[in-house]
Amino acid sequence: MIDVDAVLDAAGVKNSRVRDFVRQWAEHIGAARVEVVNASDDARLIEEALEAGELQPAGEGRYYSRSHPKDTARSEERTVVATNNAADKGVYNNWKPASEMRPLLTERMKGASAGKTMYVVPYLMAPPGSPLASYATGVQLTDTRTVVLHMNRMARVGVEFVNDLADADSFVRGVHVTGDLDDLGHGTPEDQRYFVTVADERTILHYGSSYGGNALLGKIAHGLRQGAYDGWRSGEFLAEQFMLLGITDKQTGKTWHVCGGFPSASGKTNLAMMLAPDALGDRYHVTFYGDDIAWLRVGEDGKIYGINPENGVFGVAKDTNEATNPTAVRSIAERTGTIFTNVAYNEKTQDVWWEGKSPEPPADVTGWRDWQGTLISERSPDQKGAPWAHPNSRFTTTLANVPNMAGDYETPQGVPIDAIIFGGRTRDREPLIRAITDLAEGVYDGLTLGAEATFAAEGTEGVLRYDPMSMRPFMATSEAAYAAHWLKIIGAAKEQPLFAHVNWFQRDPQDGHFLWPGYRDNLRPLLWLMKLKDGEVTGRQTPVGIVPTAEELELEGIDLQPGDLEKILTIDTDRWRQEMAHREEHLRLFPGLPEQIWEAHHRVTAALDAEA
Ligand code: GTP
Ligand code: SPV
Ligand code: MN
Repeated sequence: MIDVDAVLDAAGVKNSRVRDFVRQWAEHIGAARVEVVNASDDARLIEEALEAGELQPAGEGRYYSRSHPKDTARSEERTVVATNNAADKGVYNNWKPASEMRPLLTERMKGASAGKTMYVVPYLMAPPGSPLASYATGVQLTDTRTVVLHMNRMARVGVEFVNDLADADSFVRGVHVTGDLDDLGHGTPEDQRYFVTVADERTILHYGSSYGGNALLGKIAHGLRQGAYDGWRSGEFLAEQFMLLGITDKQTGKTWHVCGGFPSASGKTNLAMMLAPDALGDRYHVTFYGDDIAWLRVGEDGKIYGINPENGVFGVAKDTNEATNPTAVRSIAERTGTIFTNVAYNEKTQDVWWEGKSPEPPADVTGWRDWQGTLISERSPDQKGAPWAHPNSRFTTTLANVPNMAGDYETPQGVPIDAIIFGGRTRDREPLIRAITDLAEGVYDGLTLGAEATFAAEGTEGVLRYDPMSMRPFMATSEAAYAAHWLKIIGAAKEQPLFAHVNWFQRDPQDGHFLWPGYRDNLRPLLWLMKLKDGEVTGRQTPVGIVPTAEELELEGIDLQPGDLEKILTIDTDRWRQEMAHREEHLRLFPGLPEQIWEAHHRVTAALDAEA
């Protein structure tokens, strides 16, 4: 038997509820050792992981890891939100009764960490001192050292966060048990994996993965699912899969803040990290706040305020390079402590590579292994064309490494939000940007966000699917309750943010090229939106919102093919009318949706019909 109390005493854990939680689970999962983690333990844990071969060096102060080849993305089918109230059942939250899921997971985890160390990771998903701190505190138990190292980068970790709680019980209890990854029946009817948030018991039980959101419980299980549930239940805030950025006009000194949701692997990190295009760099500066999660609440002055609960970036590696995202390249440079997962690795040079890091893979393949560890030189003929890196390979780095981190990103109350944008990969129909001034129409637009599926979740890439507010995989309540909560929170603001829908991914139907260059040029439509908000431009009213005229966009220095701009500023009424029929079907899935949402749908439909 391990003396858990002695370990907790030595680590200075004073919260009696945390101590009970740790004691109970250490015994249940059969851990051989218990270790309490603080952020300051990182260097030692890195050394241990290198020693154990869990990490390999990737240049000075950077590390490489491979996940199990079957464990490379979130599994949406195996993810469940459980509560004790059947009214919480929605379409996308895979609701199950807590009374069924808690015993099932408890049974599955019994003795499942035998022989392993159980790490205790106390964390905070908010800037310290945030008014939402009581919703943001958690303790993750995990049997995997690399998961601890990721949590250390993605969250603020330390015993002080649980010792300082006013209510000792107000922390989220997270248990992560990896299980035998070789033998979990991935994708079969006997699949053993389960990723469960028991939302009304503030307990997260994840079994059967050590990758990304399946395993870093602070990130999306707490930061999104539990946060969305708590925000709704308390009526205090929204927790959304949103990026958050600032734009400063150096001429006037004015700063705007924009947040918004694009489905997984659709460009949040890239947008939030963007540098102004060279031609506009003298005038505008973009600052980074967050790339994956924002919590929004109404401040005392009646404005909407946003925080980034995270402390790091878990970014998609693919196509990250000096041209697309120079900020990311700096953030993952040597001596940043970055951990790469599932990219290609060269054991001789300790270099890493992924598709799009450079136009062609390294010409000299000596020492290079693909994400599964196969030497490129020894790949079988059927593997030859396969990517070197997994499409959902990622880098993990802390916010402090991001060169254009906003100076005030840790302001406890957050920053005032001027605009909320939605977008996704949509190859036709959706224009570059359309602004929406009405609250219900803005919420309706978020609820009907449709985009092509990506590799961030297991499944098919490229298929169009609806993803409300980009929260489909993270929805905690029924969609009707979610929509009503949005109308309530944003409706309570005296000064309402402007809504907009953006699309960087429209393609030429003939040759498939992107009609908009994207990346750093995405600042241009956002500048237009801010000017619209300030009354400096008027745009052109269409049935689906206000679209910029070509003259209103600052296009200095852009590289566009003739005719492309015109296409992405045009509303294809016929195509939109087809879409409205699909939207109607989609919204009908959600019984009890607020009447304002249906009214918005009917208003937009009627406006399109009138144009036809
Ligand atoms: P999650 O971390 O999964 O939530 O993803 P994300 O929304 O943060 O996506 P990310 O910014 O990592 O982008 C995903 C992929 O889209 C990357 O391969 C990017 O290179 C690509 N991408 C991002 N922005 C643009 C753009 O403006 N144009 C084009 N063509 N591709 C883009
Ligand atoms: C996403 O898939 O949207 C991510 C990565 O941000 S994960 O943390 O795995 O969910
Ligand atoms: Mn995400």
